[in-house]
Amino acid sequence: MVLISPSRRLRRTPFSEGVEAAGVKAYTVYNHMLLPTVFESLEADYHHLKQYVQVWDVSCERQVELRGPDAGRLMQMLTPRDLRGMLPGQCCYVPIVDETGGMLNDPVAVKLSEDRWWVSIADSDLLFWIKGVVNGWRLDVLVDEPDVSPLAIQGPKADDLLARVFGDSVRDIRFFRFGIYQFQGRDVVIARSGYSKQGGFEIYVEGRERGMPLWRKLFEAGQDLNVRAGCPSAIERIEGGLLSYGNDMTDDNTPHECGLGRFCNTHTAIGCIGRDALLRVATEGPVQQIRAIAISGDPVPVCDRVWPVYSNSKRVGQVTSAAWSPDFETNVAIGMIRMTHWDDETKVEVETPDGMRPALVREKFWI
Ligand code: THG
Repeated sequence: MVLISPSRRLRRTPFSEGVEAAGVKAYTVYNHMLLPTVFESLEADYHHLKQYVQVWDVSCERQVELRGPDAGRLMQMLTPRDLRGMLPGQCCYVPIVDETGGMLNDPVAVKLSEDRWWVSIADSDLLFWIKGVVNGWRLDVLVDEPDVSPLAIQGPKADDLLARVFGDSVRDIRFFRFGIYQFQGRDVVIARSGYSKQGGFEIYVEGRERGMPLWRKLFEAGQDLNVRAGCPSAIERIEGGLLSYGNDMTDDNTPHECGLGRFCNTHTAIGCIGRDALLRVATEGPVQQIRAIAISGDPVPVCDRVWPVYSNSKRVGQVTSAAWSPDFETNVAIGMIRMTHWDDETKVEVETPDGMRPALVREKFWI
């Protein structure tokens, strides 16, 4: 890979100045925005995340705001997850599907009030789909992308760091709940969530001018906690089975294939788009599904295309994400595996750019 050419289309974030001062070494592009991928090294960043606390510029998790009397009805049209019991102050991981049951995105829905929601999106232009639905159904909702940028605080010391900046009550925020806190005299939403299994928070920073002041405050407060700039870990998220839209799944996959059937209540999610298609796949069951895969041998190269998976020279699936795990001393991977080979401990072969490797399908991820 060579350098990324900056341009207006490739949006910077409210924290880019801090990210660059912290020595970011590589970026990817996500929702047309910069997302850091490496600071010290993939492995050093990973070890640090598991021991201390990191501040992640995940501004690229853009919000689609739904505002108006039909906001709740619209949200339920967008997802097969039954949201009737969801209260303001709660977050929900929600598969979003099209009329064929194909995955369009896997965002976190944040219910601010009955008529105001944020949809914290993965990497696809969900705003356009939502605007289409609103206009097609003539719903009374305003849909736009507000100036809101999530900053994630992740790692075992995340509670200690945030308690210093926002007070001890942040310790009481429950998983996938949020509270309203104050920064520079204005409200900020702080949720216990984030794209790692190490625990932590996401601060939804409203107004880009408040980005760098908050960034600086967190680093001042956390000096002795060994706080560092970080980013979603390509290794840790595979160990934890956190899926990446566009990599591990696309609109060719149903939520059931993605192992997201537990977030679908297709029978009771009346009015959701794709309901008929999903009712069919829910009864029949998927014929392929996401699995953890342990690939033997030396560290594999970066996985930037699908790696075919074989058994007795017959194709039985594909690997879509892979990385060497220092803690588990094997290559950890995520793939889509046909039902004939998806049982725990099934032996398969993965065609990596470095050649064929023996591998084991696993029913559980590592963390
Ligand atoms: N946080 C926020 N927005 C996001 C992400 C995030 N948008 C993009 C991307 N990440 C969306 N994808 C995911 C994938 C997994 C999770 C959240 C968003 C996640 N999953 C947990 C799990 O699978 O263990 C918990 C799910 C649950 O139990 O509800 O957290 O990270 N704001």
